[in-house]
Amino acid sequence: TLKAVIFDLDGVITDTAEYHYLAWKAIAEELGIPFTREFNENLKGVSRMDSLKLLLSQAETPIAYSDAELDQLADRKNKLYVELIEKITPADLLPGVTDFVKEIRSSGVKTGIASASKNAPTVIHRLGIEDQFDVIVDVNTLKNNKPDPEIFLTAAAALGADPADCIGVEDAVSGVDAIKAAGMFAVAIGNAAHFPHADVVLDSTSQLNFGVLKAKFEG
Ligand code: B16
Ligand code: MG
Repeated sequence: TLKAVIFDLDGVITDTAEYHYLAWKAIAEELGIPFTREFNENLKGVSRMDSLKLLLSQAETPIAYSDAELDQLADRKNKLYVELIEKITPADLLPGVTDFVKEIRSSGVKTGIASASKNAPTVIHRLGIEDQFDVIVDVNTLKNNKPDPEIFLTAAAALGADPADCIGVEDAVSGVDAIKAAGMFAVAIGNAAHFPHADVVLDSTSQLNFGVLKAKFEG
């Protein structure tokens, strides 16, 4: 039986995935590295440093950066991102999310956030939704990044739920892989062609319907 629904943040609760994209694009342009929306799909859900390394691997003539230079580039990207998220308000919640979370909670099912972002607490605060989630995993306490299941397993444990009794909701390929590796039911938001491993794929958050998903979960 369904005990918990665990959400990714960026690209699921709010469209910060677009802000990550814009910040990385600015860094790529500075470095003269080609950067497309298609390639950006690989960065979704991936940690800041791993994203930077993936981006640098796209250079036509790869350069060996020192650790200090890598840290500087990652910091610059984060500064751009932090500027963009300063403008977030509750109006930036994606369509359907508020009602979906309310429906979940009113049926006695728990809710959690499993975001790979160190900026997640700021974003959640600016959206004004802290009290709608029973747990928000602190990414700083984790050893492994998505697609490792650790973040989803940590959320489930904090909610006292068996992974098999959880639904995970993600917009990233690495995130869906993490949900499946955790042994959970995976709902992907986005283009179905990107998510062959998801149990359900929806074009957008406006299609999130608790009754429909619960029925599919129960099979
Ligand atoms: P930060 P999510 C992920 O958040 C983003 O999808 C990914 O693009 C980003 O690089 C990662 O967080 C780290 O974010 O640089 O803010 O620590 O989708 O797991 O909510
Ligand atoms: Mg995401």
